Amino acid sequence: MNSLALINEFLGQPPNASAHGYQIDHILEFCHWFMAALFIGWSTFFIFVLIRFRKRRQPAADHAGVRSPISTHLEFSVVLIEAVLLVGFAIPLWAKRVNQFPPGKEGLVVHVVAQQFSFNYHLPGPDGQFGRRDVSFVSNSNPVGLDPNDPAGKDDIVTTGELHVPVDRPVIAELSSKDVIHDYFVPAMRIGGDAIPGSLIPIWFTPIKTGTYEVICAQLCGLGHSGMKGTLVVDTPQDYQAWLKERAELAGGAQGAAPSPSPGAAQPGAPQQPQPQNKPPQPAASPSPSG
Ligand SMILES: [Cu+2]
Repeated sequence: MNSLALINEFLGQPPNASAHGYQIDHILEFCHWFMAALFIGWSTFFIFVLIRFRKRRQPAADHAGVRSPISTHLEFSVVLIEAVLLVGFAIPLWAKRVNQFPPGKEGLVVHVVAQQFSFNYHLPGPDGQFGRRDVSFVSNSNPVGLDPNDPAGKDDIVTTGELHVPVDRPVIAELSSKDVIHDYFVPAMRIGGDAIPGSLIPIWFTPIKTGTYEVICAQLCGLGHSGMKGTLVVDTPQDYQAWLKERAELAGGAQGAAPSPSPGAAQPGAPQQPQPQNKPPQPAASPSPSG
């Protein structure tokens, strides 16, 4: 693991905290060593050519050129190594990431709804069922557009900026966006995916270390892009249950007292409205739209 720690430091990457991350680190490490070897090899060749074919030694041009097959062999070797990297490592690794999702029961499914300039999270609550969402229900107090008339959505948990997940359990995040293309990127988990309006893009990872990790937007999405950050907290199973309970209580309080929002009353771009008195405090991590 020492060499992987070195490459992470060299590339400015945080230490890996996910089950598959070491594979990404290995391929990054191999690519960098390979590129370093190519750089040294071609630089040496360049300097050799400058000296070997200098004007003083070669006053007349030789029209037959190089007769040695070494450069051809070298070039074929480079092509071969690159093909092995791509076909043997990169494509299978990628295929495993996108084709072999953990079964739904085993994983924790969460909907990530991106907007300028924050990430909202929608969890199914104790009943395990996601409530219906529609853009017409989106308002300042209903950032993901949860349908207030859908019984499955009554116990749903919605948070902005901060998500908690339990350690050692696969997390399946289904990415979507309310406005422009964003990218949900968790560097410590070595995972990221575009959040595109009208699409539902699943990504998955298994956190293996408890802690607080940075979530960033990896697509230039507007003036507040650089401030579009959030946190992913990997909890012990006990801490995660406590967080779920706390969020469910807050959601229950809001659902019971909140008036039914009328569709179209507030659009995503509408100016900030005064918050209702019975609304629970939002996490401080929620970034302001001005970014
Ligand atoms: Cu963004």
